[in-house]
Amino acid sequence: MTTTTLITVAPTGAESSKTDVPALPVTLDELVATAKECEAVGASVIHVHIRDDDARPTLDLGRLRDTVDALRSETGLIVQLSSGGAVTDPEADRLRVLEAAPDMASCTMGTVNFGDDVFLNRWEFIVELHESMRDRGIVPEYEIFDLGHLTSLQRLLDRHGLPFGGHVHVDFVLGVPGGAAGTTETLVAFKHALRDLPEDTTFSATGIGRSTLPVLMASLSAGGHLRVGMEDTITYAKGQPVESNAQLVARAAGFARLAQRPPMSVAEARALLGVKS
Ligand code: KMH
Ligand code: ZN
Repeated sequence: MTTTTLITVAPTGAESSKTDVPALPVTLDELVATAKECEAVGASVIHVHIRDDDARPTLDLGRLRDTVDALRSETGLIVQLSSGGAVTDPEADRLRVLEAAPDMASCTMGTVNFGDDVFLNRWEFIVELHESMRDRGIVPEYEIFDLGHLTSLQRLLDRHGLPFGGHVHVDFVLGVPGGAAGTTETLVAFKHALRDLPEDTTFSATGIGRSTLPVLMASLSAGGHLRVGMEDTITYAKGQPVESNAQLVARAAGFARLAQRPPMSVAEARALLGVKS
């Protein structure tokens, strides 16, 4: 079992509004400040969604490039751009995200009901993302919202080969209304299904909303890594809104230390994931 824990922070997402969640980082300055705080308390990867001047989700390429540049110059974090965007984003815009040349990008392994919406991820689109990332030297994080997404990943790797860097890293996103439940049982079942993927495949997990703590503890005890952040959780405890992303990262780092798997350094994370230095 790995002796350290990779902590990814997902600070913003595309779903919460700044009006409802004033602590959400939506400007570049807010994002960079958040990133620095989270790095200081144990994060090594940042999963990024950006907003426009009205704090609405955007995939504007110029803004994405500025964001990657700013995070690279102000922090040591591995920069992972979301290629998932918002449920309303067209495929072409989601593919264009890769032109901002992040270290990593997300690649969701199938379509899933997403609350009242549908998060559409056609097979051909997944293949295009996977291949374009490899051509550009970008390491994918395969997002798994349901068990069949792991079967699709196995099919993807069989037919189209390993990603850039040769290492496979997946992220279980549990507790989305429409996807797999955010429970220990789901996590164990998903981990079991990794047996059909390359032997050194690593996984992180995040639980949406109130499933954040059960999923966090299950992942740690099963040898997995962690993703936390206000993309996934805006309530710290019952009746207590999250104050900052760093508060969530610090809590995750505390659990990781208690489990005797302290947060991984960024250098260790780069080596594990096969990200270019
Ligand atoms: N915002 C969701 C529709 C990803 O970043 O790749 C998609 C999502 C996954 O958050
Ligand atoms: Zn995301």
